[in-house]
Amino acid sequence: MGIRLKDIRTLALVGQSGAGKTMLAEALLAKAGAIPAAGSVERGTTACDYLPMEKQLQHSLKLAVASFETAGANRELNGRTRVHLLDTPGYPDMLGHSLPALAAVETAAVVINAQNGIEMMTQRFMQWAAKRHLDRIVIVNRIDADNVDLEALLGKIQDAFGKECLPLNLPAGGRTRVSDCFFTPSGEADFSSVDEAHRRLVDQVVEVDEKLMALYLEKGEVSPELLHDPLERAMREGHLVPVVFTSAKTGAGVAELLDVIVRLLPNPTEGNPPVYFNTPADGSAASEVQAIPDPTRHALAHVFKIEIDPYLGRLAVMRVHQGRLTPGGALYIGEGRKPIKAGHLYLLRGKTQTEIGEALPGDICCVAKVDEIQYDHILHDSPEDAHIHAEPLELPNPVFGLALSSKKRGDEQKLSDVLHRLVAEDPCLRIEHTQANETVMRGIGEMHLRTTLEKVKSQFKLELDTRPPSVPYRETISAKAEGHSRHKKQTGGAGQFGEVFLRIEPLPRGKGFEFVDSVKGGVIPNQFIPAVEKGVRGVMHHGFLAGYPLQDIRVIVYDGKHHAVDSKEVAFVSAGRKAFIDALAKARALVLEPVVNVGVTAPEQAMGDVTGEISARRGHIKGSDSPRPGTVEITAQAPLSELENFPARLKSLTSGQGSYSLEFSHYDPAPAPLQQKLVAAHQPAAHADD
Ligand SMILES: Nc1nc2c(ncn2[C@@H]2O[C@H](COP(=O)(O)OP(=O)(O)OP(=O)(O)O)[C@@H](O)[C@H]2O)c(=O)[nH]1
Ligand SMILES: [Mg+2]
Repeated sequence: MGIRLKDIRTLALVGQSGAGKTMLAEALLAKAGAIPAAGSVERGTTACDYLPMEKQLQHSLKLAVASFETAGANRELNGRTRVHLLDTPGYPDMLGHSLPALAAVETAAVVINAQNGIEMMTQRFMQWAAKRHLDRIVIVNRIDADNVDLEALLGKIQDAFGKECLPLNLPAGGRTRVSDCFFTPSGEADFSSVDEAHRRLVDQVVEVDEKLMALYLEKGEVSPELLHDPLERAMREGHLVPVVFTSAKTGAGVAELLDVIVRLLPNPTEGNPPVYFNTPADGSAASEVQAIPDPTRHALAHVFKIEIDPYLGRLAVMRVHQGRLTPGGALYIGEGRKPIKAGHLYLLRGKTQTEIGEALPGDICCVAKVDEIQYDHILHDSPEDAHIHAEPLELPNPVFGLALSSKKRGDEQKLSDVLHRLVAEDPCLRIEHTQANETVMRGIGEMHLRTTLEKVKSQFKLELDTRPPSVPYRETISAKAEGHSRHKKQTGGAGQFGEVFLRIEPLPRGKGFEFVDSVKGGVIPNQFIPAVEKGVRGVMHHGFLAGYPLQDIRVIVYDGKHHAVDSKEVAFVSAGRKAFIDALAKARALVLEPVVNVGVTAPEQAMGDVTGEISARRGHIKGSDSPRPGTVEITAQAPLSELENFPARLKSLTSGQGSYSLEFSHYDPAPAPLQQKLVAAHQPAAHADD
């Protein structure tokens, strides 16, 4: 018999790096019998950290899917449960790989390192998962380690995330095992008591069901079977966040966690379904649609990961949210009209693929070698659903950039191909071609780009030079001015004639460019107005003072002259350009520099040094906060041009503990000495018709 919907579980392990997510996935796979024995991160033998660089760094760098089947507690029913377990990287630089996991699962399991307690990523993932209305469970891992105080940690979890965080089991035997507090509460615990924990759980769960509450008050107990539905509801509504204890190293609590996954975590019909939007092509308003986990409906699957394997080619990993996928069935990508051919569907366990005959709502599967599929695509089997897309994930905006060039001449095409592949796999990686003719790679932070470049070197054997990208300065004007030009050429045969008068005025910052035609009486015929605009836009693009694009300017063309025979497009392009330059020379043009919002997280004792460093770089401190003891978060604004070596400086000021983020804020006039420097450095390109 095939798998039924109610036997499917989806679960993403998320949280701080080093909490033990990859080891826990390994321990669960081994306990379920999916692998003969647990591998280890240190030896590079885990199912989930399969990339060479992950083995080398002993950290996950991408999202891994480990699907397995387990008899678990379903044993009595002679059934099997299919678990799709997602292992995510904990480094903040890898958020482009970890956040998409939240779009694919019913449950987010936030893994906490028992030694370190609540860390930055713990908090962020608790919030992100709640915002997406996922069921949440907290796994306190590494309970075997030295110097842990689990009672205090449980208290801190409740303080930070609410009293609804209640233990399903408690550590026992000096942290060598756990005692169940839910199904069959019995036994000792290292702290608190199993009975007490059980009572609190039942109290919390019955609160969502009045009838059950009445029964409970009358009888003083309710059976676990009666608690199942209200428990699902309590988790779905965020009224209960179960806490469990594990050691991926000794195996304590792992069998119990597997049991919890099978018996308590939501199946695809019990979670909060994801929100989709339907944006019709006719421009009518977008409407919200809910995917319904029913295999008899149209199929809808969301692609949340692309991996390009050197041997297997492009793998598109998707979560089925509605309907049923079968190998060879016609599937469409969004609005695409041509069906894709996916002859085979696979389940994944790390890099191992197992072919399956169908995928149901809740299943996470992959198709190989279909190059058209990209990250965030919706695959469907009905034209009606062509305009459906998923609620976008709020991914961080990559601003940390490096300009790249290949070391060897002739590698340019290869570089371009490689960058294309990297971007397809990583939703937080961008490639820009700047005006200064640079290829700039942007990511979340220094480590993100370093590991990406390492991959370019090791996997694609491509040597690159990197340097900080040039700062995207802009130019603008600060006064109104008038400009005039008459273009006249008599070269033997046909002549060229065009004359333009225009006015220019500064616009508020960020308004860009406006071109206004207020020519009266056809003195510049209508058909030549676009030529004038073209001449003006050319200057906007190439800059006036220092070669940077101009912005925030209104250009009003109000007068001119034409000639019945000699007026031509080229004449008006040239007249427009020169009239604009004439006006710019009188409009007090200036160079603008980009200002960015800087967020720094640093140890408390480095606060003074970090704020001093930011101030010394013409920055303004906007505020500071202490999200957890011993750590400060500083928010500031500073000109981007001053931040070139800031990451390295921060590292040394904080002994490597500081992290930072940058985000574009606005443009401000550059200080006078910088203006002069940039103008002096500019060598204007010669124009042919000057
Ligand atoms: N003592 C102890 N060590 C553990 C346990 N679980 C994991 N570790 C160790 O902790 C380190 C990190 O484990 P990982 O599983 O790689 O942690 P992770 O959460 O996947 O980390 P990232 O991939 O960087 O996000 C490794 O050295 C593991 O051997 C545990 O339960 N007890
Ligand atoms: Mg890992």
